[in-house]
Amino acid sequence: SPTISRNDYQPYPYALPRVELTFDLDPACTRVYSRLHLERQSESPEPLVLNGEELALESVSLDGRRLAVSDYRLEDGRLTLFPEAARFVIELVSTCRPQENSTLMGLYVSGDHLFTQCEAEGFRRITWFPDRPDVMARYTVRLRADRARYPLLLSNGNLASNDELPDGRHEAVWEDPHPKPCYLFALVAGSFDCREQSLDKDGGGQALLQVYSDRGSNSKTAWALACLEHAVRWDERRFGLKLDLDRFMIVAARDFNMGAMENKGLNIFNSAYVLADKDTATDAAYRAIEAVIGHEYFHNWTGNRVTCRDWFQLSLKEGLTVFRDQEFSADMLAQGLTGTEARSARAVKRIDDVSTLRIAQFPEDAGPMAHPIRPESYQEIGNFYTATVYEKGAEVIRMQHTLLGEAGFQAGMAEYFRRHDGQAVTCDDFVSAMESVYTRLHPGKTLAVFRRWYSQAGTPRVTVEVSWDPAQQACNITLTQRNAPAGIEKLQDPPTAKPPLHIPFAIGLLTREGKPITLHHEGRQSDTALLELTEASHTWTFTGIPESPVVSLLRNFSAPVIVEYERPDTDLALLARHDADPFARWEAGQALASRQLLAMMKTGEAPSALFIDTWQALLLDADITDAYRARVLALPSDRELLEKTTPMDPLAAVRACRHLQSALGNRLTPYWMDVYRKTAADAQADYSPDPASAGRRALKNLALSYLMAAGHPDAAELARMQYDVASNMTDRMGALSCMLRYGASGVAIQVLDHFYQQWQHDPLVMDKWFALQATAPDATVETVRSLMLHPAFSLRNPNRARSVVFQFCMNNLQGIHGPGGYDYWAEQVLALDSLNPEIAARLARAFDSWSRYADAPREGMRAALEHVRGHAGLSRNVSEIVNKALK
Ligand code: HT7
Ligand code: ZN
Repeated sequence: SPTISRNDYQPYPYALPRVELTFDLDPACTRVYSRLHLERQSESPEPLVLNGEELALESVSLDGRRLAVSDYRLEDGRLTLFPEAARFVIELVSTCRPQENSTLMGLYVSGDHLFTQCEAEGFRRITWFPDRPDVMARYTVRLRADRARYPLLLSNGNLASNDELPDGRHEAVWEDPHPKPCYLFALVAGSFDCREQSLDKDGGGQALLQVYSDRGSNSKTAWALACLEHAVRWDERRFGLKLDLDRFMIVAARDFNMGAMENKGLNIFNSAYVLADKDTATDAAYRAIEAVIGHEYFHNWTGNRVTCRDWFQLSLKEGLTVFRDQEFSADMLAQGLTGTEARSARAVKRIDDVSTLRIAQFPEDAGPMAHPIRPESYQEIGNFYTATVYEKGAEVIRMQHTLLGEAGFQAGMAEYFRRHDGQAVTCDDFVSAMESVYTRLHPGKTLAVFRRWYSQAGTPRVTVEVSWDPAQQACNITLTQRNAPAGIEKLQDPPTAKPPLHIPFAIGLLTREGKPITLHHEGRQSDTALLELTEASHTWTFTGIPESPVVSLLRNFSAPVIVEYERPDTDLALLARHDADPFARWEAGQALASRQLLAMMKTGEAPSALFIDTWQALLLDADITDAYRARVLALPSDRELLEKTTPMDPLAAVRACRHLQSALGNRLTPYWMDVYRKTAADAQADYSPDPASAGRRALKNLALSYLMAAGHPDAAELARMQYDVASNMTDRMGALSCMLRYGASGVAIQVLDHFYQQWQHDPLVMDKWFALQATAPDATVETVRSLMLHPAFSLRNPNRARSVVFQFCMNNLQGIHGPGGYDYWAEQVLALDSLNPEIAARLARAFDSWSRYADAPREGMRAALEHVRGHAGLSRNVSEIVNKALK
C-alpha cells in the first residue's frame, strides 16, 4: 500500500462553497444525487479529483451537460474530471449498498436503522467527493425514505421541511448553516425514542437538546441528557465557548466502531456511551458516558469550528478535546468540594487517566507502531486513532496548560479561536497561539523546544539526582533526559540523535516526618516548584533546606515521561503516607507495590513488613475519601506489571499479582472486613452515581476482592449475598467478578446463569456477561470458542466482538498465552478483516510487543503474525499493522 507523508501536503485546488445532496434511502441500494458548486483557486485549469469507494457511478454532469465516459478518468478510488471554467457545478448520481456494508464506515445498517460514519474517510463510500478535511462546504441535504420504516430522517443543522411523497415515502430537508468538512456529515434514518429538553443559550435564545435511542430504551437516556446539559454549561463557564446551534442531537447506535462521533449537531454514539440505568450500568459506565458525551460536545469548538488541515493534524482536535474532557470529568468529580477534598477528587481522575496512558500509550511508544502525536506518515489513517494521538496528545496540551497556567491557557485558547475560527489548521498554528501568550507572560521565552513534542516519538526517561549540602543547607536537584530511538527509528544505523524536549517537571520536598518544605523558586514560594527542563541536563539549587529531604517527583504527572530515581523503600512508604500531592502519593504506593511484585516474580520473596504497614496505614487514614482510598489500595494490574519486566513473562506476572493480593488480604483481614461491613451498610441507600456513593462502592468491592483473594471463610458467602441483594449493577458485577476470579467455579457458573436469565434481552448487559467469562482466570481458547457459538454472539457487532475476542486476547494474559491462544488470535484477526478492517486492525495490535517477550511466547507470537501477514487479500489496515510489527 502507498505511504502518505505529512510533507507532501498540497492545498486542494478548488473551493466548494455549497453542496446539495439528495438521498433515496434504501438499505439494499441507496441512490445519492450530489451537486457540487466549485470554484477554482488557481489561475489556470487544474484536474478535479474526487474520492469514491464501493460506489456504482451512474452519471456525471458538468454545468448541466452529461459527460461521456471518455470525458473523465475513473481508477483506484479516484474520479478525475478536467473542467475548464473557473466556477462550475458538477452533478453526480451514484449508488451504494448499506446492507452489505459490514465495515460500519460510510452508510450502513444497524438493526432497523440507517447510520453514517464518515471520519476519517467514510464519506467517499457515500458519494464521490473531495474527501479531505480542508475542503469545507455548506450542505443542504434532502432525505427520502419509506415513512413507515424510517419515520425519522435526521441530518446536520436545521430541519427546513418535512413533507409527504407518493407511495408512502416522505422527504426531510436539512440545512446546515456552518461550513464543514465532509467527515462531519451525518444522516440517521429509523424509528427512535426521543428524550429532549430546551436550554437557555448563553447570550440569548433557546436550543433543543435531544437524545434518540432504540424504541423502548427511553428510560435509560436521562443520564446522557443530563451530561449533555452539564457539558454545555461547563464549556460556557470554563472556556467561554457557547453552543452555536439551535438543535443538538445525539443518536445511539448498537453497531459502532468507536465510542462516538462528533458530526456537526448530530452526534452518533455507540449505545454503550448513551444508555444507563442503575440496574444495567456500572458506576464506571456512568462516568464513561459523562466523559464521552463531554468529549463529543467539546469537539463542536475544538474540531468542528476549527478543524484539521489534514489527518496528520488529528491530535490538534483529539489531544485538545481529550484534555478538555479530562478536565470536565475532574471538575464534575470535584463539584461542591474545596481545598484538599477537591484536590483528591480531581486526583482520582488523574490517576485513572495516567493509568490508561501507561497501559495503552507507553507500550505503543516502545513498540513497532511508535509515532509522534503528529505522525509523519501512514498507509491507513484509521490505524492512527491511537493512544498516542489521543492520550499522549492530551498530555502535550496539559503541559502547555501547566506552563501557561489556567488564565494563560484560556487566553491562548481565545487567541486560537480569534485567529482560526472557521478554518482548517495545523498543530503548529495551535502552539503559535499559545506561544503568543507564553511569550507575553514570560518575556524572552518561547515554545520552540516545546514544539518537538509534536515531532518526536518515544517516552522520554528523566533521571533524577538529589544531594543535600548540610553546610549550605541547600538541596541540589539534577534532571537529565534521555530520548531513545522509538519504533522504526530503532532500525536506523546510526540512530538519529534526538534533541532534548521541554519538560515541565513539578517537584516537592518533604521533611523526614513527612511535612512539606516551602520552596523558593523563580520568585515564588510554594510547596511545589515547577522545574522547566529544556536541555539534556540541568541542576537546580534550593536553599534554606534544613535537613536531607525526601523528594516528591513529577507531581500530578506534569509530563508524560518515565522517572528513574534510586531510593529506599522507606522513602516511598513515607511519600505514600504523607505526600500532599495526591497523585504523587498514589504513585509512591504503586512504586512500592511494584517492587514487591517484581521481587516476588524474581525470587518468590514475601511482601515486606514495611509494605504491609503502609497499606494498613492507608486503610486506616481517616482523612482520605473512599474513592481515593480505593485507588491507593488497589495493586498495579498484571498488564502494568508485565510492562515493567524484561523479558516479558506474562504467566509469572499474573501469579505475582494474585499472590500479593492474597497476601495483603490475609495480613490485613480484620481491616478489610471492617471496611467491607461499613461501606456495605452505607450502600443500602437508593442508588445514585454521584462520586461519593460511587467511591464507597469502589472501596467495598475492593475490600471484597482482597477477602476473596485471601480465601477468607466468609468471603464467598458475602459475595453471594452482595450479588443477591444488589440494588445496582456496580455491586452485582463487583460480586460476580470476584466470584469468577477467586471463587468456586460451580457457584460462579450458577450465578452467571442467573445473570443471563435476568439480562439476556439487554445487549449492553450481555456484553458484560460475555466479557466476564472471557476474562475469567480459567478461561481457555475452548471457553471463548464456545462463547462464540452462543446464539447471542456475532462478530459483526463490534461491542460483542470486543466483549469476547478482544477481552480474551488483550485482557486475559493467562488465556491468550495459554495453549492455542496465538492461533486463535490469528484466526480472529483474519475473520474480522473480511468484515470490518478497522476493528480487525485494532485486534491485530494485540501482539505489538511480541519481541519483548521471553523466547517461547515470542516465537509463538511471531509465527502467528507471519501467518496473518501471509494471508492473501489482507486489508490495508491489517497489512500496515502486521508488516510494521514484523519489521
Ligand atoms: N472523532 C471520532 C473518530 C471516530 C472514528 C474514526 C475511525 C473510525 C470510526 C470512528 N468513529 C469515530 C471519535 C472522537 O474522537 O470523538
Ligand atoms: Zn475526539
